[in-house]
Amino acid sequence: MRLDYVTIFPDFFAPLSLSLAGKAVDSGLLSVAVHDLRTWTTDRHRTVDDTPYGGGAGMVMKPEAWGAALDAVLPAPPARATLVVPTPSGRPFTQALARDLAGREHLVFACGRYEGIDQRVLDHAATRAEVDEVVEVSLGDYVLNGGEVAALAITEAVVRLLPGFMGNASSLVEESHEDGLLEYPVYTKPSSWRGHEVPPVLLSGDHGRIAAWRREQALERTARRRPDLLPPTATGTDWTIVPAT
Ligand code: 6GU
Repeated sequence: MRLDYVTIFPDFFAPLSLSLAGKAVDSGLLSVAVHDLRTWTTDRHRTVDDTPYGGGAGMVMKPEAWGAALDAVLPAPPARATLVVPTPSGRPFTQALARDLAGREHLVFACGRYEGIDQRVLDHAATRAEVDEVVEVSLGDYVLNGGEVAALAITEAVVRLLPGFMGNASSLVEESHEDGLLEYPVYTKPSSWRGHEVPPVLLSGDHGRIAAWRREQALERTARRRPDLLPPTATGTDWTIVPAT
C-alpha cells in the first residue's frame, strides 16, 4: 500500500517512522511520503488560506496550491488513488470504513485546517480519472484544529489491518467493534491484586462458560456505554408507556 499526506504541518507525521507504520515500511508492506502544501504556493508569503466568501469566522484553504499538490501527488493513469479528507463534517470513521480503506492500493490524505478546504478542490478531484473516490471522514463529534492528528489515527486503524502486518490474526477478530460490540473486560496474572479478584469463571478452565460470560459482559458493557450499537430491541426502548386517558 502507498500512503501520501499533504499538509502545512509535515512535522506532525514524524510518528509514522516509529513502531506502527515504521515496521510496515521497513518490511516493504507500505511506502509513505509526506508533502508540505506550501511547496505548491507561488506567492512570496506562501499563502494557503483566505477569508470565506459569504463572510463568517476563520479562514478557508485556497484552491490553487491544493490543485497543484494533487496534480503532483496523484498517480499517473491508469493507476488510481483514494482521496481521504479528514474533516469534522465528514462521514463517521468506523472499523468497516477502516477495512474498506485497507483494501485499497493508494491513499492520499488531504489535511486541512478545520474551517476547511475550498469545496471545489474536492469536487474537482472527484471528477479526475486518477481518483477512484473522495472520502470525507470524521473521527467523532468534536473539533480538532486540523486533519493531521485524524489522518494519523485513520492510518493506524487501516495499516494494522493489512495482511501480514499483525502477528496474531485472531487478536484482530476478537477485539472491540469487529463483532459490533465493545470488548469484554480482560485480566492477567496475578489472580488477586490489591484486594481485587479476577472473575472466578476465567480460572475455571470451562471454555464454554468463559465464552458465555465474555459475551454477556460485552453485551452489558455495550448496552451501558454504547446503546446506539445494539439493535433497538436489545436496548429495551422498542416499547412505550401509553398514558391513561
Ligand atoms: Cl477527521 N478532522 C478535524 N479537523 N476535526 C475532527 C475530525 C477530523 N474528527 C473529529 N474532529
